[in-house]
Amino acid sequence: MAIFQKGDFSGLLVIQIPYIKSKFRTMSRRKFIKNSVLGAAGIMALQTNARCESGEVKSKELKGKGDGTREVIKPIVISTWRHGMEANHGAWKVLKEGGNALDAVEKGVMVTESDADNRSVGLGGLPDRDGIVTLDACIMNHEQDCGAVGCITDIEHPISVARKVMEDTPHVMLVGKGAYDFAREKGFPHKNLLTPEAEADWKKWKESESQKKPEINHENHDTIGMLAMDANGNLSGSCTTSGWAFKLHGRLGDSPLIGAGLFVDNEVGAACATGLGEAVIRIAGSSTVVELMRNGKSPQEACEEAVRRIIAKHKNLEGLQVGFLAMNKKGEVGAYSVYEGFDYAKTTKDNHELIKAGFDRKW
Ligand code: SD4
Repeated sequence: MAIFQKGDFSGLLVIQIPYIKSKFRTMSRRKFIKNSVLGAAGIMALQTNARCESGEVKSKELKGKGDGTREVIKPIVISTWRHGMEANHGAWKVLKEGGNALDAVEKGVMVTESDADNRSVGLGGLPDRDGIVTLDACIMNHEQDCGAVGCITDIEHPISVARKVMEDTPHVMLVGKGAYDFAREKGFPHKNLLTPEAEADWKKWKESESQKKPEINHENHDTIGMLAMDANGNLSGSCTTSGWAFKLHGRLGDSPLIGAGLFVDNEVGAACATGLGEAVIRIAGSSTVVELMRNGKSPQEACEEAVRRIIAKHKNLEGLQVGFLAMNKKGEVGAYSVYEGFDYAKTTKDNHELIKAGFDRKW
């Protein structure tokens, strides 16, 4: 059952659609229809998201002055999953003051990285098979500068280390001990990221049957990917995760890989991915979504096409969840996943909301 809650967000009236705990529950058919009139500008906006019987989502955003022209929706920030609601608050603090998209996507996901209750990003993330928390992150700006860290340990904010790699080195990616040493050199404090709760989960997993064979557990990985467009119309993106829980030590997923977990092209749009990284890498996922937009697809159509490509390339889709989130230069957004359950947070000056993505199939 959906509960609608009104609250104050940055001095603006917002409607929040709260998250219902299990992301993977079956949900009844639902339509969101919103009408809002922005008096001062005399602009009318109508947004419709409706899921069809097939599970397909048809999204239509009309926003204009009634003369057929479209307003660019900016600033705007979107991010993956329910934890994106809090992360978007962090990003919005930057954007509402006229700050740039790069600062916004860094500050935004730092909120999630510091949330010890979140078992899939930063502090409190579930460890690898050996009980070590290893983090992956990347960041990209409107000039296509990018930075990344992979398999970094004991640093709370891998996204900020990725930004330092981008800004202070001639490289794009540092991994493992090299990434940790670089972070320490740059003044990032050492921090044990393995919380007692995450350690208990790992010990339980070690005693269970499941650790004897590799298993795709869709509940074990929920990256945060964030895309923002600032008031100047510039795009940036970030992506950060503790990755696939109980993975082999040293495993990298898509999240630190530019073009897989994240891609930004300021002429076209931006995309990020969540879910099973191995599948995203196989189709250069986020880059693919951006290229589809370059070739005329809407963000929604591009995400759907990329998901269809993943489905076509995998014989066994059992448990294989992947979701894409995208934004174009008009501030239009799209999201789609293999299985039901993916959602994303969207924040503009008018709304702060959690939106269910379309999907190809039910679990
Ligand atoms: C990974 N793609 O390490 C990440 C995990 C993830 O939602 O996105 N979870 O494969």
